[in-house]
Amino acid sequence: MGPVMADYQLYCFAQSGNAYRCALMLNLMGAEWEPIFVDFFAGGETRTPQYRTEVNEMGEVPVLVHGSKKFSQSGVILTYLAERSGKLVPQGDDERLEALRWIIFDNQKVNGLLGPYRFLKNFAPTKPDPAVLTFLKGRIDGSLSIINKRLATRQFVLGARPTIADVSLAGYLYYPAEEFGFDIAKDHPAIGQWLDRVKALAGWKHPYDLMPGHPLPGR
Ligand SMILES: N[C@@H](CCC(=O)N[C@@H](CS)C(=O)NCC(=O)O)C(=O)O
Repeated sequence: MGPVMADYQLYCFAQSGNAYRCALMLNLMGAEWEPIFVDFFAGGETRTPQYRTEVNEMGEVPVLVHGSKKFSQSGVILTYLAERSGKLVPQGDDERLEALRWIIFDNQKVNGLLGPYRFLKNFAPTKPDPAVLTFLKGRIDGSLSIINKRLATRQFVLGARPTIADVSLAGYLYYPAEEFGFDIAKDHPAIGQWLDRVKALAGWKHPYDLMPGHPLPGR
């Protein structure tokens, strides 16, 4: 008999907050899963024809494999996992759409901007143009303020219960403040308190403890 495979495989790397959403969800579900390391930085693996042909035509991480099924887009992966496991699943049609609304906002305007900002500031091979960082930071501050306001009156994004909308929003928010050059939890206290609540869920782990590739060689 060959080696027993875990139920789920996740293409990921430690510095990816987009992948962290899915890794965290798998852990919160208590799933049997294993990471497949993607050499994003040194190897430029997501830009190779092989990756785009065999793994994801969009050239992105994360990708989830479950038996014969394969998905990209963390929002789709979170939805699939929640519906299969019944964990962190929005209840009813209204809540399902409400979760989707926040996941899209997060992908586009919260973590969708924090990811590139942190990449430019911390990992890019050349020094970033300060004007680009200033532009992104302004947009990020605006989006984080919207989230902070919402979380000031709720335990979790949709209300009293955690759902995949919280897992999505967690994306980049546990990475060290030094990697951004600003402290999200301090600057936005309701987000800080919510991060502590998510951290208290059974199965929570820090992205650097959950996915391979940290620290980057030479750092
Ligand atoms: N909306 C996507 C974003 C995925 C994404 O941008 N992943 C990054 C890694 S953190 C990536 O693979 N970028 C490659 C590229 O943009 O070329 C998701 O949530 O899955």
